[in-house]
Amino acid sequence: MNYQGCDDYMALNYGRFLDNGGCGYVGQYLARRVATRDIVDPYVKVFIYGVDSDYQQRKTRVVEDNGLNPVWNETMVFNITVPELCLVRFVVFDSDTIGSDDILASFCLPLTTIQTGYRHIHLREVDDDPTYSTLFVHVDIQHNTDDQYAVL
Ligand SMILES: [Ca+2]
Repeated sequence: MNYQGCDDYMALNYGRFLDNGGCGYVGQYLARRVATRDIVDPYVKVFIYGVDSDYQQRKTRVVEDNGLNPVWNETMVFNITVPELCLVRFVVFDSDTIGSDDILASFCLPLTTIQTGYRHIHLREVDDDPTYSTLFVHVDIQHNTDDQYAVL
């Protein structure tokens, strides 16, 4: 883990120690850090990190040219066996036709801290600074005999 960088492991680390509560701002726009004429084309990837067999990722479709109030309205279902060890990471990307897609903002938290119902996920920049943006999600967790399902 590189504490001077802003890599994926740092993002996971921020999330791991979030149980004591973080702070954030409510807002609804996705801003870029670098000035450009391109309007963002956002999509969201959700990663589940935990035991190897629980690692999963899903992504939404791209909403083109809308960094202000994109709506995905999609359902993701994750089948999780060891929820106590799971981190859920929400990452908003800007889809780019040239080069790799940029991360706009993200948030990572332990699965066990997520409450069901409608929630605002307070996004952070890649260096973990708070942003004014949130992801508005609906979370449903169903406990089965030996599996757990989280629907977002
Ligand atoms: Ca773009």
